[in-house]
Amino acid sequence: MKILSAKFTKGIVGGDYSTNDNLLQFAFLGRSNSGKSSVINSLTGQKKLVKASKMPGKTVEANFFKINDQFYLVDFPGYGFALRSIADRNRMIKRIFWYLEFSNVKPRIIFLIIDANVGLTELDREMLEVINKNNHNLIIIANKIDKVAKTKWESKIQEISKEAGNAKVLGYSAKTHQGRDEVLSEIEKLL
Ligand SMILES: Nc1nc2c(ncn2[C@@H]2O[C@H](COP(=O)(O)OP(=O)(O)OP(=O)(O)O)[C@@H](O)[C@H]2O)c(=O)[nH]1
Ligand SMILES: [Mg+2]
Repeated sequence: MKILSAKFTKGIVGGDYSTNDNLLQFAFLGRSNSGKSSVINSLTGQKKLVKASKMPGKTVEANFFKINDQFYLVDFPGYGFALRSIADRNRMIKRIFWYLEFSNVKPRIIFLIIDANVGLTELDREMLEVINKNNHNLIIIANKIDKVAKTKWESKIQEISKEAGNAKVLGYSAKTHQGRDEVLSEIEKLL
């Protein structure tokens, strides 16, 4: 699949995740700074579509990007950003849980973005639990794989998969675009 057009259509803070055109959605969730926005930029080939943060944890909206007038990529605010207040952090996590559990929108795939070097964090595990409980289609993107020695890619990915209950894990680098074709073909399969 080729991405021919990508445009920002809306940013919302909680509330209504549906869209007027009801196009399919693919959601990008993950810890703050794991690279969600960078992965979306890398997938679309547009460096500045989504602001990647020098100041992590700033985004509070879920941002919708319409692709090829065919589907949406939804960039969620990152969770677990340490410099936020605990109340703020909890609010963010609750909103994501709500989306996973009660929203009338069922995303085609939840892409859980993690830092390949860091692996799964406690909050990622909590997310996984809610994702699985609600029978979502899940793919873990082990981003920043460019920082892992090539000889360790396979074992790293296997280790993450095992820890996540044999979930599908794709190695990715938003920097080198490693893994882009695999992710795009996973999306294409479900269009
Ligand atoms: N080396 C490397 N750096 C990356 C990669 N992806 C993202 N980064 C860097 O990681 C930092 C965070 O990236 P973002 O895309 O802003 O992360 P985010 O998950 O959207 O962060 P929040 O919006 O705060 O939740 C930035 O400095 C990026 O340049 C990657 O694949 N490789
Ligand atoms: Mg971001």
